[in-house]
Amino acid sequence: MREYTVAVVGATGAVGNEMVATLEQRKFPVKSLKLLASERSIGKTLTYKGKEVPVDELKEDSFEGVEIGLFSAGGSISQKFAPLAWESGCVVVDNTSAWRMDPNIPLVVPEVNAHAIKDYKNKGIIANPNCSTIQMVVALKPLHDAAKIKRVVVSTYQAVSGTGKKAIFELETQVSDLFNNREITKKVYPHQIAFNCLPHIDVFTENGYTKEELKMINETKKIMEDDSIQVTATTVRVPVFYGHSESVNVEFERPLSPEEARELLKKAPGVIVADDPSKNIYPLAIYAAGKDETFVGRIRKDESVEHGLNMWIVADNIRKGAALNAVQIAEILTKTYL
Ligand code: NAP
Ligand code: 12T
Repeated sequence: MREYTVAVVGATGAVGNEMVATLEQRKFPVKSLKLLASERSIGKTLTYKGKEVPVDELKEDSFEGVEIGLFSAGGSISQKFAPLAWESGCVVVDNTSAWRMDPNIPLVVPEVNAHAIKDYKNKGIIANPNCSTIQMVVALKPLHDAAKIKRVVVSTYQAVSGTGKKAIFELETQVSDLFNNREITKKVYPHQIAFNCLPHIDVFTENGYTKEELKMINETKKIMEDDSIQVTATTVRVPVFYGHSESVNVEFERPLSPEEARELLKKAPGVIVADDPSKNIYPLAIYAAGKDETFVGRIRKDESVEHGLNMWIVADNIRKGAALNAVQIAEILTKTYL
Protein backbone atom coordinates (compact mmCIF):
# COMPACT_ATOMS: atom_id res chain seq x y z
CA MET A 1 0.00 0.00 0.00
CA ARG A 2 1.20 3.51 -0.77
CA GLU A 3 2.12 5.57 2.28
CA TYR A 4 1.95 9.33 2.72
CA THR A 5 3.83 12.12 4.41
CA VAL A 6 1.32 13.64 6.82
CA ALA A 7 1.49 16.87 8.83
CA VAL A 8 -0.72 17.68 11.82
CA VAL A 9 -0.97 21.46 12.31
CA GLY A 10 -1.92 22.29 15.89
CA ALA A 11 -0.64 18.91 17.04
CA THR A 12 -0.31 19.97 20.69
CA GLY A 13 -3.96 21.01 20.96
CA ALA A 14 -7.01 19.07 22.14
CA VAL A 15 -7.95 18.16 18.55
CA GLY A 16 -4.40 17.79 17.19
CA ASN A 17 -3.50 15.31 19.92
CA GLU A 18 -6.55 13.23 19.05
CA MET A 19 -5.67 13.42 15.34
CA VAL A 20 -2.27 11.85 16.05
CA ALA A 21 -3.92 9.12 18.17
CA THR A 22 -6.58 8.51 15.49
CA LEU A 23 -3.99 8.15 12.71
CA GLU A 24 -2.30 5.46 14.81
CA GLN A 25 -5.50 3.68 15.90
CA ARG A 26 -6.88 3.51 12.35
CA LYS A 27 -3.52 2.44 10.89
CA PHE A 28 -3.51 5.34 8.48
CA PRO A 29 -0.81 4.75 5.82
CA VAL A 30 1.74 7.22 7.26
CA LYS A 31 5.21 7.24 5.70
CA SER A 32 6.36 10.04 7.95
CA LEU A 33 4.58 12.27 10.43
CA LYS A 34 5.33 15.94 10.91
CA LEU A 35 3.96 17.64 14.01
CA LEU A 36 3.53 21.41 13.84
CA ALA A 37 2.45 24.00 16.42
CA SER A 38 3.47 27.46 17.61
CA GLU A 39 6.95 28.43 18.74
CA ARG A 40 5.73 27.85 22.31
CA SER A 41 5.84 24.12 21.62
CA ILE A 42 9.41 23.87 20.33
CA GLY A 43 11.11 21.11 22.33
CA LYS A 44 7.87 19.19 23.03
CA THR A 45 7.28 15.68 21.71
CA LEU A 46 4.19 13.52 21.15
CA THR A 47 4.09 9.73 21.14
CA TYR A 48 3.17 8.06 17.86
CA LYS A 49 3.44 4.26 17.51
CA GLY A 50 5.56 4.11 20.67
CA LYS A 51 8.10 6.68 19.43
CA GLU A 52 8.64 10.26 20.53
CA VAL A 53 8.04 12.61 17.60
CA PRO A 54 9.33 16.19 18.01
CA VAL A 55 6.99 19.15 17.50
CA ASP A 56 8.28 21.75 15.03
CA GLU A 57 7.30 25.37 14.68
CA LEU A 58 4.82 26.02 11.85
CA LYS A 59 6.54 28.05 9.14
CA GLU A 60 5.82 29.02 5.54
CA ASP A 61 8.08 26.25 4.20
CA SER A 62 6.74 23.56 6.57
CA PHE A 63 4.82 21.78 3.80
CA GLU A 64 7.67 20.95 1.44
CA GLY A 65 7.35 17.22 0.73
CA VAL A 66 4.12 16.92 2.75
CA GLU A 67 1.18 15.26 0.93
CA ILE A 68 -1.65 15.53 3.47
CA GLY A 69 -2.11 18.24 6.13
CA LEU A 70 -4.62 17.94 8.96
CA PHE A 71 -5.14 21.49 10.22
CA SER A 72 -6.45 22.38 13.67
CA ALA A 73 -4.66 25.48 14.92
CA GLY A 74 -7.33 28.15 14.55
CA GLY A 75 -9.05 29.86 11.64
CA SER A 76 -6.44 32.55 11.03
CA ILE A 77 -3.67 29.91 10.78
CA SER A 78 -5.74 27.99 8.21
CA GLN A 79 -6.53 31.16 6.25
CA LYS A 80 -2.83 31.84 5.85
CA PHE A 81 -1.21 28.41 5.69
CA ALA A 82 -3.72 26.17 3.85
CA PRO A 83 -3.19 27.96 0.48
CA LEU A 84 0.60 27.83 1.04
CA ALA A 85 0.37 24.11 1.72
CA TRP A 86 -1.60 23.45 -1.48
CA GLU A 87 0.92 25.52 -3.48
CA SER A 88 3.53 22.97 -2.50
CA GLY A 89 1.17 20.07 -3.31
CA CYS A 90 -0.19 19.28 0.16
CA VAL A 91 -3.94 18.58 0.33
CA VAL A 92 -5.45 20.14 3.47
CA VAL A 93 -8.24 18.74 5.61
CA ASP A 94 -9.15 21.80 7.66
CA ASN A 95 -10.88 21.49 11.01
CA THR A 96 -11.38 25.22 11.58
CA SER A 97 -14.29 27.40 10.45
CA ALA A 98 -12.07 29.34 8.01
CA TRP A 99 -13.16 27.72 4.74
CA ARG A 100 -16.37 25.86 5.49
CA MET A 101 -18.83 28.12 3.69
CA ASP A 102 -16.61 28.80 0.65
CA PRO A 103 -18.74 27.51 -2.27
CA ASN A 104 -15.62 26.10 -3.96
CA ILE A 105 -14.58 24.07 -0.95
CA PRO A 106 -16.22 20.76 -0.07
CA LEU A 107 -17.62 20.50 3.47
CA VAL A 108 -17.70 16.82 4.27
CA VAL A 109 -19.13 14.29 6.68
CA PRO A 110 -18.21 10.95 5.07
CA GLU A 111 -21.45 9.19 6.12
CA VAL A 112 -23.46 11.98 4.46
CA ASN A 113 -21.66 13.46 1.43
CA ALA A 114 -18.36 11.64 0.83
CA HIS A 115 -18.85 12.24 -2.91
CA ALA A 116 -18.17 15.97 -2.41
CA ILE A 117 -14.49 15.16 -1.74
CA LYS A 118 -14.06 14.91 -5.52
CA ASP A 119 -13.87 18.73 -5.65
CA TYR A 120 -10.79 18.86 -3.39
CA LYS A 121 -8.67 20.11 -6.29
CA ASN A 122 -10.58 23.42 -6.51
CA LYS A 123 -8.45 24.86 -3.73
CA GLY A 124 -6.67 21.84 -2.28
CA ILE A 125 -8.77 22.17 0.85
CA ILE A 126 -11.55 20.02 2.28
CA ALA A 127 -13.36 21.50 5.26
CA ASN A 128 -14.36 19.54 8.34
CA PRO A 129 -17.69 20.84 9.69
CA ASN A 130 -18.41 22.15 13.16
CA CYS A 131 -18.62 19.44 15.83
CA SER A 132 -22.28 20.07 16.66
CA THR A 133 -23.25 19.97 12.99
CA ILE A 134 -21.38 16.73 12.27
CA GLN A 135 -23.20 14.59 14.82
CA MET A 136 -26.57 16.08 13.93
CA VAL A 137 -26.30 15.43 10.18
CA VAL A 138 -25.00 11.87 10.71
CA ALA A 139 -28.32 11.13 12.42
CA LEU A 140 -30.56 13.29 10.23
CA LYS A 141 -29.39 12.18 6.77
CA PRO A 142 -31.15 8.78 6.71
CA LEU A 143 -34.34 10.38 8.05
CA HIS A 144 -34.16 13.17 5.44
CA ASP A 145 -33.76 10.59 2.66
CA ALA A 146 -36.86 8.76 3.92
CA ALA A 147 -39.29 11.58 4.76
CA LYS A 148 -37.70 14.92 3.71
CA ILE A 149 -36.94 17.31 6.55
CA LYS A 150 -38.79 20.64 6.56
CA ARG A 151 -37.49 22.17 9.75
CA VAL A 152 -35.08 21.40 12.60
CA VAL A 153 -35.10 23.02 16.05
CA VAL A 154 -31.94 22.11 17.95
CA SER A 155 -30.60 22.99 21.40
CA THR A 156 -27.09 21.83 22.26
CA TYR A 157 -25.34 20.92 25.50
CA GLN A 158 -21.69 21.30 24.54
CA ALA A 159 -18.59 20.09 26.36
CA VAL A 160 -15.77 22.46 27.26
CA SER A 161 -13.22 20.41 25.29
CA GLY A 162 -14.75 21.99 22.17
CA THR A 163 -13.01 25.23 23.13
CA GLY A 164 -9.59 23.55 23.51
CA LYS A 165 -7.11 22.64 26.19
CA LYS A 166 -7.35 25.97 28.05
CA ALA A 167 -11.08 25.47 28.60
CA ILE A 168 -10.62 21.92 29.91
CA PHE A 169 -8.17 23.38 32.42
CA GLU A 170 -10.61 26.19 33.32
CA LEU A 171 -13.44 23.80 34.25
CA GLU A 172 -11.07 21.54 36.25
CA THR A 173 -9.62 24.51 38.08
CA GLN A 174 -12.95 26.17 38.86
CA VAL A 175 -14.41 22.93 40.26
CA SER A 176 -11.36 22.44 42.46
CA ASP A 177 -11.31 26.09 43.55
CA LEU A 178 -15.00 26.00 44.50
CA PHE A 179 -14.56 22.79 46.53
CA ASN A 180 -11.63 24.40 48.33
CA ASN A 181 -13.40 27.68 49.06
CA ARG A 182 -11.08 29.67 46.81
CA GLU A 183 -11.96 32.52 44.45
CA ILE A 184 -12.43 31.23 40.91
CA THR A 185 -10.67 32.73 37.90
CA LYS A 186 -12.29 33.24 34.47
CA LYS A 187 -10.05 33.42 31.43
CA VAL A 188 -11.74 31.47 28.65
CA TYR A 189 -15.46 31.97 29.31
CA PRO A 190 -17.08 35.26 30.35
CA HIS A 191 -18.86 33.56 33.29
CA GLN A 192 -18.23 30.70 35.69
CA ILE A 193 -18.65 27.42 33.78
CA ALA A 194 -18.41 25.08 36.78
CA PHE A 195 -21.96 24.06 37.89
CA ASN A 196 -23.43 26.45 35.32
CA CYS A 197 -24.80 26.58 31.74
CA LEU A 198 -23.84 29.37 29.33
CA PRO A 199 -26.15 30.08 26.36
CA HIS A 200 -23.18 31.47 24.48
CA ILE A 201 -20.74 29.64 22.17
CA ASP A 202 -18.41 31.59 19.89
CA VAL A 203 -19.28 35.27 19.38
CA PHE A 204 -22.65 37.02 19.08
CA THR A 205 -23.67 38.39 15.68
CA GLU A 206 -25.98 41.26 14.71
CA ASN A 207 -29.13 39.13 14.46
CA GLY A 208 -28.79 37.88 18.06
CA TYR A 209 -27.56 34.41 17.12
CA THR A 210 -24.05 33.29 18.02
CA LYS A 211 -21.65 32.20 15.30
CA GLU A 212 -21.87 28.64 16.61
CA GLU A 213 -25.65 28.73 16.01
CA LEU A 214 -25.20 30.13 12.50
CA LYS A 215 -22.66 27.36 11.74
CA MET A 216 -25.28 24.74 12.59
CA ILE A 217 -27.84 26.46 10.36
CA ASN A 218 -25.62 27.08 7.32
CA GLU A 219 -23.40 24.01 7.43
CA THR A 220 -26.39 21.64 7.72
CA LYS A 221 -27.83 22.96 4.43
CA LYS A 222 -24.48 22.70 2.66
CA ILE A 223 -23.66 19.15 3.82
CA MET A 224 -27.18 17.83 3.19
CA GLU A 225 -27.17 19.69 -0.15
CA ASP A 226 -30.64 21.08 0.50
CA ASP A 227 -31.15 24.79 1.15
CA SER A 228 -34.85 24.23 1.78
CA ILE A 229 -34.18 22.68 5.21
CA GLN A 230 -35.03 25.28 7.84
CA VAL A 231 -32.85 25.16 10.96
CA THR A 232 -32.88 27.16 14.17
CA ALA A 233 -30.37 26.55 16.95
CA THR A 234 -29.54 27.52 20.52
CA THR A 235 -26.03 26.43 21.49
CA VAL A 236 -25.20 26.08 25.17
CA ARG A 237 -21.95 25.35 26.99
CA VAL A 238 -22.35 22.92 29.90
CA PRO A 239 -19.84 21.75 32.53
CA VAL A 240 -19.05 18.47 30.75
CA PHE A 241 -15.50 17.61 29.64
CA TYR A 242 -16.09 15.40 26.58
CA GLY A 243 -19.21 14.76 24.49
CA HIS A 244 -21.77 17.12 22.99
CA SER A 245 -25.47 16.34 23.56
CA GLU A 246 -28.29 17.73 21.42
CA SER A 247 -32.06 17.93 21.77
CA VAL A 248 -33.29 17.82 18.18
CA ASN A 249 -36.87 18.42 17.02
CA VAL A 250 -37.51 17.55 13.38
CA GLU A 251 -40.52 18.29 11.20
CA PHE A 252 -40.90 16.19 8.04
CA GLU A 253 -42.80 16.56 4.75
CA ARG A 254 -44.03 12.97 4.98
CA PRO A 255 -45.03 10.72 7.88
CA LEU A 256 -42.22 8.90 9.72
CA SER A 257 -43.03 6.91 12.84
CA PRO A 258 -40.57 6.58 15.75
CA GLU A 259 -40.33 2.85 14.93
CA GLU A 260 -39.44 3.56 11.30
CA ALA A 261 -36.89 6.18 12.37
CA ARG A 262 -35.32 3.71 14.82
CA GLU A 263 -35.02 1.05 12.10
CA LEU A 264 -33.45 3.52 9.64
CA LEU A 265 -30.98 4.72 12.27
CA LYS A 266 -30.02 1.15 13.27
CA LYS A 267 -28.90 0.61 9.66
CA ALA A 268 -27.24 4.02 9.29
CA PRO A 269 -23.44 4.18 9.07
CA GLY A 270 -21.76 5.58 12.17
CA VAL A 271 -24.94 5.53 14.27
CA ILE A 272 -25.82 3.50 17.36
CA VAL A 273 -29.42 3.59 18.57
CA ALA A 274 -29.52 3.68 22.39
CA ASP A 275 -33.23 3.94 23.05
CA ASP A 276 -34.90 1.85 25.73
CA PRO A 277 -36.49 4.16 28.29
CA SER A 278 -37.95 1.20 30.22
CA LYS A 279 -34.35 0.31 31.16
CA ASN A 280 -33.19 3.95 31.47
CA ILE A 281 -31.19 3.54 28.25
CA TYR A 282 -30.52 6.70 26.27
CA PRO A 283 -27.35 8.34 24.92
CA LEU A 284 -25.04 9.88 27.53
CA ALA A 285 -21.97 12.06 27.05
CA ILE A 286 -19.93 10.00 29.52
CA TYR A 287 -20.48 6.85 27.42
CA ALA A 288 -20.06 8.52 24.03
CA ALA A 289 -16.68 9.97 25.11
CA GLY A 290 -13.88 8.00 23.49
CA LYS A 291 -16.24 6.31 21.00
CA ASP A 292 -16.42 6.81 17.24
CA GLU A 293 -20.19 6.53 16.74
CA THR A 294 -23.02 9.01 17.09
CA PHE A 295 -25.61 7.81 19.62
CA VAL A 296 -29.33 8.48 19.14
CA GLY A 297 -32.19 7.89 21.58
CA ARG A 298 -35.34 9.35 23.14
CA ILE A 299 -36.89 8.98 19.69
CA ARG A 300 -40.54 9.91 20.02
CA LYS A 301 -43.40 11.54 18.17
CA ASP A 302 -43.80 15.30 18.40
CA GLU A 303 -47.57 15.48 18.85
CA SER A 304 -47.64 19.24 18.30
CA VAL A 305 -47.07 19.08 14.52
CA GLU A 306 -48.29 16.88 11.66
CA HIS A 307 -45.11 14.88 10.98
CA GLY A 308 -42.63 15.49 13.79
CA LEU A 309 -40.09 13.60 15.87
CA ASN A 310 -37.96 14.49 18.87
CA MET A 311 -34.60 12.86 19.59
CA TRP A 312 -31.43 13.14 21.67
CA ILE A 313 -28.13 12.91 19.79
CA VAL A 314 -24.74 12.51 21.50
CA ALA A 315 -21.18 12.08 20.18
CA ASP A 316 -17.58 12.67 21.22
CA ASN A 317 -16.97 16.21 19.95
CA ILE A 318 -13.20 15.73 19.71
CA ARG A 319 -13.42 12.39 17.87
CA LYS A 320 -16.40 12.34 15.47
CA GLY A 321 -16.80 16.10 15.94
CA ALA A 322 -13.24 16.82 14.84
CA ALA A 323 -10.26 14.42 14.65
CA LEU A 324 -12.00 11.24 13.50
CA ASN A 325 -14.10 12.98 10.84
CA ALA A 326 -10.93 14.64 9.47
CA VAL A 327 -9.02 11.35 9.38
CA GLN A 328 -12.00 9.62 7.68
CA ILE A 329 -11.87 12.30 4.98
CA ALA A 330 -8.12 11.75 4.58
CA GLU A 331 -8.71 7.99 4.28
CA ILE A 332 -11.14 8.52 1.40
CA LEU A 333 -8.66 10.90 -0.24
CA THR A 334 -5.92 8.27 -0.16
CA LYS A 335 -8.17 5.38 -1.26
CA THR A 336 -9.98 7.17 -4.08
CA TYR A 337 -8.28 10.35 -5.19
CA LEU A 338 -4.54 10.62 -4.47
P1 NAP B 1 -6.31 24.08 21.45
O1 NAP B 1 -6.38 22.92 22.37
O2 NAP B 1 -6.29 25.44 22.05
O3 NAP B 1 -5.03 23.91 20.51
C1 NAP B 1 -4.64 24.87 19.58
C2 NAP B 1 -3.48 24.34 18.73
O4 NAP B 1 -3.15 25.32 17.76
C3 NAP B 1 -2.22 24.08 19.54
O5 NAP B 1 -1.53 23.00 18.98
C4 NAP B 1 -1.46 25.37 19.33
O6 NAP B 1 -0.07 25.24 19.50
C5 NAP B 1 -1.79 25.65 17.89
N1 NAP B 1 -1.54 27.05 17.57
C6 NAP B 1 -2.09 28.13 18.14
N2 NAP B 1 -1.58 29.26 17.62
C7 NAP B 1 -0.66 28.87 16.70
C8 NAP B 1 0.23 29.55 15.84
N3 NAP B 1 0.29 30.89 15.82
N4 NAP B 1 1.03 28.84 15.02
C9 NAP B 1 1.00 27.49 15.05
N5 NAP B 1 0.17 26.77 15.83
C10 NAP B 1 -0.64 27.47 16.66
O7 NAP B 1 -7.51 24.10 20.44
P2 NAP B 1 -8.34 22.89 19.77
O8 NAP B 1 -9.53 22.64 20.55
O9 NAP B 1 -7.42 21.76 19.49
O10 NAP B 1 -8.86 23.57 18.43
C11 NAP B 1 -8.05 23.95 17.38
C12 NAP B 1 -8.89 24.43 16.20
O11 NAP B 1 -9.84 23.48 15.81
C13 NAP B 1 -9.71 25.71 16.42
O12 NAP B 1 -9.67 26.46 15.22
C14 NAP B 1 -11.12 25.26 16.64
O13 NAP B 1 -12.05 26.18 16.22
C15 NAP B 1 -11.14 24.04 15.79
N6 NAP B 1 -12.07 23.07 16.33
C16 NAP B 1 -13.01 22.59 15.52
C17 NAP B 1 -13.91 21.70 16.00
C18 NAP B 1 -15.00 21.26 15.13
O14 NAP B 1 -16.07 21.64 15.40
N7 NAP B 1 -14.77 20.48 14.11
C19 NAP B 1 -13.86 21.26 17.30
C20 NAP B 1 -12.87 21.75 18.12
C21 NAP B 1 -11.97 22.66 17.61
P3 NAP B 1 0.66 25.57 20.91
O15 NAP B 1 0.40 24.40 21.81
O16 NAP B 1 2.08 25.70 20.51
O17 NAP B 1 0.06 26.83 21.43
N1 12T C 1 -15.88 28.13 19.22
O1 12T C 1 -14.81 24.67 14.72
O2 12T C 1 -15.99 26.71 21.42
O3 12T C 1 -16.00 26.43 14.49
O4 12T C 1 -16.83 24.72 21.21
C1 12T C 1 -15.81 24.51 17.30
C2 12T C 1 -16.04 24.55 18.66
C3 12T C 1 -15.63 26.88 17.24
C4 12T C 1 -15.45 25.59 15.19
C5 12T C 1 -16.31 25.74 20.74
C6 12T C 1 -15.86 26.92 18.59
C7 12T C 1 -15.62 25.67 16.62
C8 12T C 1 -16.06 25.74 19.29
